[in-house]
Amino acid sequence: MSIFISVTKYIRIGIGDKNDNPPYFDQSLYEAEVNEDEDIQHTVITVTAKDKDESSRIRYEITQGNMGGAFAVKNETGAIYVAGPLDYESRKEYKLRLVASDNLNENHTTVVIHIKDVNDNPPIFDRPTYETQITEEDDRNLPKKVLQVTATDGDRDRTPDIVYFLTGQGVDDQDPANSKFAINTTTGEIYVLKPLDRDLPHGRSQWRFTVFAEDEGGNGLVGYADVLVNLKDINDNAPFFPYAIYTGNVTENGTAGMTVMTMTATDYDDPNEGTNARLKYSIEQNQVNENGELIFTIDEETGVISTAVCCLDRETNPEYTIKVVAMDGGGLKGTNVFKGR
Ligand SMILES: [Ca+2]
Ligand SMILES: [Ca+2]
Ligand SMILES: [Ca+2]
Ligand SMILES: [Ca+2]
Repeated sequence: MSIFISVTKYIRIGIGDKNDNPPYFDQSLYEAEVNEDEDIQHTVITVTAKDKDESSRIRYEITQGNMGGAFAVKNETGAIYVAGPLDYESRKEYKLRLVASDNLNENHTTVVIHIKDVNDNPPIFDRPTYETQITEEDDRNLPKKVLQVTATDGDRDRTPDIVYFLTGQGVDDQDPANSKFAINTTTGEIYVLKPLDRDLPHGRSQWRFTVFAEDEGGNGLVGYADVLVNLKDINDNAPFFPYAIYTGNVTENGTAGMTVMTMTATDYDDPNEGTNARLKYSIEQNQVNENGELIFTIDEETGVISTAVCCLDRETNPEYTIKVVAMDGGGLKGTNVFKGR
């Protein structure tokens, strides 16, 4: 009886000590999936090998297919986890070779990890800034298309379903009737809704706003671009003299060519647009002396008024009133009066 027991013990210990069985996997292929935006360290699948030798310590290693170090395995447990950035758009699948070894012997299996697409790319516009020019005060064919924006989505296997919208100058979300611009939410066509004034004192030469594109039908990610609409000037402002009346002193018995006053007019149109704000000065109603000569002259370019004759006599004429005209290149005029004493 005692002999039988000792034999049994001997056999059991002898098998345990001898590491003569390799580890093995139940399956030659394991499959798992993981979202492309999953966090680093997230465990995707745990694949364990078996070993008939009870005391064998199995260690796991990925030996092939791990492009860019996207995954890693916990050596002791076989837990495969995310170790680097994943991107469905660049690689949809990894085929890992997983090796289990017990120091002496090893075996391997294949672990295929499918990368699942998520909406991780916002729509991107063709360009960061769209710019166009329209003519100010144009009231024909409104609403009128001024430009079209286009955004594309990097999530190639998803239906982008992009929705466009605007914010910024000239776009009133609360009261669309007050808006000057609008966008077709599906085509990206931007329209001007009203005639726009370029000029001072209340106009604006450039309208700047932002266009957005949101994917997933307006419940996804958002991309944006700037939109600039420049207004081309038309000559719709006449020159004007900023002061109500101009007065100055005329020296008695002075020589001809003495400066009396400078009258400068303002034109709110664009000085760089043709001659819309290029002014020429003239005297519309002059005075004559006793010899029938015009008394005053004005420099066409500068508006400087000077005497054209000499020897004015205060006793003969104590006050002179002349009417000065400023005219822009389009023929619009402003007039004012100069009184000289
Ligand atoms: Ca997307
Ligand atoms: Ca994606
Ligand atoms: Ca003008
Ligand atoms: Ca103008």
